[in-house]
Amino acid sequence: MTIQIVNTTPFDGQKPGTSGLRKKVTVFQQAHYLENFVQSIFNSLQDFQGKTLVVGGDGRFYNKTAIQTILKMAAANGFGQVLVGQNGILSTPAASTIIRKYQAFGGIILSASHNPGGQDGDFGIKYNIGNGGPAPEKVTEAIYTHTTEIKAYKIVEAADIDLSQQGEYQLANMQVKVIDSVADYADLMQELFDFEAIKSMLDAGFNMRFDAMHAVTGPYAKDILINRLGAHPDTVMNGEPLEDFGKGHPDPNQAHAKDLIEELEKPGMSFGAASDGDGDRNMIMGRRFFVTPSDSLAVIAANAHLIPGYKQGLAGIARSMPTSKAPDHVAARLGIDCFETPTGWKFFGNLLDAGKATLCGEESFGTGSNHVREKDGLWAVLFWLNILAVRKQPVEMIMREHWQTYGRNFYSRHDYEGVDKEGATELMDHLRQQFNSLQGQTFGHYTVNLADDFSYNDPVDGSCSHKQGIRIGFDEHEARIIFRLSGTGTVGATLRVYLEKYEPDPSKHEQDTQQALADLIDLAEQIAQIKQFTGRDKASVIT
Ligand code: G16
Repeated sequence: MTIQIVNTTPFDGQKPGTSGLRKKVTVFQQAHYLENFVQSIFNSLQDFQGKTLVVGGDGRFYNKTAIQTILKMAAANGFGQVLVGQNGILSTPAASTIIRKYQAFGGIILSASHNPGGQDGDFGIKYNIGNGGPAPEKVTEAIYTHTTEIKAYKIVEAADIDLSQQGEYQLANMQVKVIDSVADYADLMQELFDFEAIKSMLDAGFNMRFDAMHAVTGPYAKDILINRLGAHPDTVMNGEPLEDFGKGHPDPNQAHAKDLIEELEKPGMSFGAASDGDGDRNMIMGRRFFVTPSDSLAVIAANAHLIPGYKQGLAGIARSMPTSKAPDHVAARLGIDCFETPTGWKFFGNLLDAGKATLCGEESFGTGSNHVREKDGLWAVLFWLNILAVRKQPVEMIMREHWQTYGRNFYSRHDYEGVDKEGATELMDHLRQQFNSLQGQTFGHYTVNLADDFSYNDPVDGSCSHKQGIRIGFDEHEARIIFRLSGTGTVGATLRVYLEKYEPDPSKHEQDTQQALADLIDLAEQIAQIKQFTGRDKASVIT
């Protein structure tokens, strides 16, 4: 097999966002587009010759094509071995598990997460480092620099590898191992959680549904929930991964997981959960009861001592800045640190590696721990099932008791999707211009005590990340409004407005979230002039 050196020229805009490079499939299908980015990843790495790379994706359209290209490029660039999931399938947390377990040099994960798939949908690619986590900013910046300078890429001329069968294949001097996509991950879950207790609960008639949304978690959920835990076969809904996710939007929230919400209306249902395109996000629901991701992290932290893998205690908790402060209240009682990082799972890696945090989470339906270096949808579901099996109470009761103990952080995110980029940038600049004048200003019941751009100084490696979201904080109710532009969208800009208010008084915990936050929602409009800058008078998605 010969190694080809193919001349190329840079493409604009191959800058990794919050989580890798995400673009329309049609953008990736341009000649040399994927190859340029993959070569730029390899060009940014050192000393990987002869070492192992993990490759897999969420099964969306273009996954298999991209994997064949990556295998041939990995061989041409000198990797010794690639571990690839059967049929090209690896959920993001499974890829992280495999990188760690087999001490691989790194991994390439193909996914656009919760973004729709199919020929007209989105595709994505990201590089994970040897700890199993997303590459930190210094690596993604180096990759980007290489994309702007690239002149050629290397690829072997060879037939495609049969990914449908587990086995070992040779590609030039590199070995390709097609591995079971599920087993290593499912084994790890079995080590962390009390499967016997969960099994007994399910045997006793506990009724639940898990919506895999025709995305990657179907095979994982079937193996873990049905084969290993003995749940009824109907438990896993939409369990077959499809290249276009059955034309659905694999984003586990109340707006998109409609099948699940309908199913939970059936008599006798106690628990519902869903996961996203690549299996790292999760949504937790009780009977007609939604648990916000921030509350979910707080409950997980408060109950971790009940779970085998965590009963030795927590080193600390980490949450992204826009995530509600519900976990902070738990950390304060436990006497442990709660770190506040920018949005993006990559910022948790150092804290986890340094043993400063055990649990981490984000408002964007992500929860995880030091068991891997990615957020982990099924892990969160199993954590909740284990808590329910021990506490023997409904989800809603657990949540209400939690609020009574710690107070309730009313929380909501309003997304304005696909707005004009220029208008969104002007809105953010307009907010920045007000930082000085906002300070100390009173709006109704609220007095501003903070108006700034969030910067993060990593306590482990000292790196600094600036402009990570605009924070407007108030004296009353620990209230906050945060404005950020999403780093994962592929069309125009997405403005995210995060709203939060703390309520310690249990007699006020019954309010509807949007009502509890109504004055802050009005204030967000008043301060940011959302309508004027985006032309929108209401959010496209509210979670
Ligand atoms: C990614 C990141 C998360 C982030 C989320 C939303 O998740 O890994 O850390 O919270 O995007 O980011 P943004 O607000 O910039 O759109 P995923 O599940 O899409 O990989």
